[in-house]
Amino acid sequence: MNETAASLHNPPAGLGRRLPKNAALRAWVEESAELCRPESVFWCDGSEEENAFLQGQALALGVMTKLNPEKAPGSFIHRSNPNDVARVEQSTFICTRERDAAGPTNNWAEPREMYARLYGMLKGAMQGRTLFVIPYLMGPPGSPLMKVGVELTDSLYVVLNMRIMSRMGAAAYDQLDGGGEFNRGLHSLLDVNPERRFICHFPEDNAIVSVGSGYGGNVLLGKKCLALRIGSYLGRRENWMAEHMLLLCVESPEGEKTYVAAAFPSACGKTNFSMLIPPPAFEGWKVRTIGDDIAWMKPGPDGRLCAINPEAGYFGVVPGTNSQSNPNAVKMISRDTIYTNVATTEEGDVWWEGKDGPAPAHCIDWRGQPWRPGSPGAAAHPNSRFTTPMANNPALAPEADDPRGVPISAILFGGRRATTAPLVYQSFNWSHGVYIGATMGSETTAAAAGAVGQVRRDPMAMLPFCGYHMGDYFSYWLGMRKQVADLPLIFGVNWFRKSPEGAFLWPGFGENMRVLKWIVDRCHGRAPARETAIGWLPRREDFIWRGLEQFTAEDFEQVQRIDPLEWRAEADSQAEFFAKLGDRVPNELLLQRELLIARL
Ligand code: SAT
Ligand code: MN
Repeated sequence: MNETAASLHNPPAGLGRRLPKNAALRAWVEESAELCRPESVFWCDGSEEENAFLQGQALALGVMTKLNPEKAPGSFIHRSNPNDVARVEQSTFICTRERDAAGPTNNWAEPREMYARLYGMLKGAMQGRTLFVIPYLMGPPGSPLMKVGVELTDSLYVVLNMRIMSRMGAAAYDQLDGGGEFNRGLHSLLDVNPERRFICHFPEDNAIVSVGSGYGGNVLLGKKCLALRIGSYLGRRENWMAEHMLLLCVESPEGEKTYVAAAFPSACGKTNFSMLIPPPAFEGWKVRTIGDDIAWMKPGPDGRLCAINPEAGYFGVVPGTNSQSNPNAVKMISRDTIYTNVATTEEGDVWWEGKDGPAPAHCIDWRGQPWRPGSPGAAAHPNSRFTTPMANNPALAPEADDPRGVPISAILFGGRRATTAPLVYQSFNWSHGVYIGATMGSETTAAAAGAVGQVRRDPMAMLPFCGYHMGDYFSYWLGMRKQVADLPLIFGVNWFRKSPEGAFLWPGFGENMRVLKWIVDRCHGRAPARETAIGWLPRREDFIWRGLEQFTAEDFEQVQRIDPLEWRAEADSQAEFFAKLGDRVPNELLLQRELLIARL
């Protein structure tokens, strides 16, 4: 069932032939077809009719399998090549004329050399295949933050996913027909060979070329490639920010709305946090999702930082999703969802580790092999994903479609840390907050290929996604102080602290509402805090504990504990990271580190 691209035969009349008026687009598609030599070119219009046709083709070609409509209506399973199950950071390149523009945290290649290499691989690569043209928008139509992209691909899986993840088709044609710039993304599966897998960004050309993969962020080019890597580069040029952040709205029983942005690395619970259900003690409080992964933000006319979610769907981690951890997601992915690399049951349903109910006696694992409880390895890949439209989310905020975006009151930076970092603290000011973001550490997860569980510095959760020099990125963040009159407050959070015995100290999930409530109250000047060496911390009595009385004063003390020795080690490891970035780290951040040491 791994995708080997094939050609579509005889699309019904009227499908695949919607030519745009945009001459630059037509010329580029022609050039690309000349290079890749597809058997046919299919122009996607995003219609229901087209989607039904392409789903049928995907079934016929074995790219996807239909799930049992009684168990998972409108849903499909795709199994990717087992060599291709996560983002590949070592094969991801930023190609700028100057090496220094990409900085030491990115792989760099000279653009002309990289184009030559990629075009060499792409030459004739789509023979016997269909080249799909996918015009799409990132962001609600009419938003000042909206961007236009076009992805050319030989993968049906990509087309069907892009249709969920972006505003694909007609709305994008409207923009393209009016002329104007668009991002050019060229993707081919080639032969899905890790040796010929490259995810390359050309920010100076607003272009992306991705080859050799058929998985997620490597190939849904609107997401990490355009919305973050190219986006961050364009943002600095055009005075906006592209960030790896969820966006949520907290609404009080009185109807007061507070908008929060939060950066966590991949697979650290952004999706769960963005749609959490408050515990019963918070009757009348609501959390609604604007986005679960990416925020584009811009200084607004009212002096606040204004944010949109550029995406239209969620590409979320499946394992561990259940009615305890994320009841909204359980409903959301119960229909019209594309599953990638989960297990399937005999009844044609999907299964994963941590799903509600008992494990099936036997199933087919993510590789397509028979699996039963006790079999070696997981049935669902730890980075298995759902692709689901945001409209499926019972907690969707209506603002998710508002072209004006929402004003941000708080920014949260959170890593996955077993030690050192407390559950929550607030920075002293913007500069200190940027320092908290810049020094974020987190244990690595299955979202990227490589070892899992090692602490690495992941500034603003953007280490794999910043399209230019990280030192310049920090300066850009600091500079926002001059652009935004009414700055968001900045907080550090950590849901993942463990006891010396290795048990999670904090229950997390819906209980994170207790933390969120304190943050919201801080934003409105309603909650006290005490000053410590690392920032402002809540006292136990500043939280609502009803329904979680078993979490004792000692537990709170343990989850909030600041160990000066651990923090000295932390500051040392930060210094190593800053040293790697060289002399482009702003002095202001180096000074923040020294102030921390002095306070400790
Ligand atoms: O595969 S993706 O890069 O889109 C998901 C993630 O790692 O956040
Ligand atoms: Mn992400």
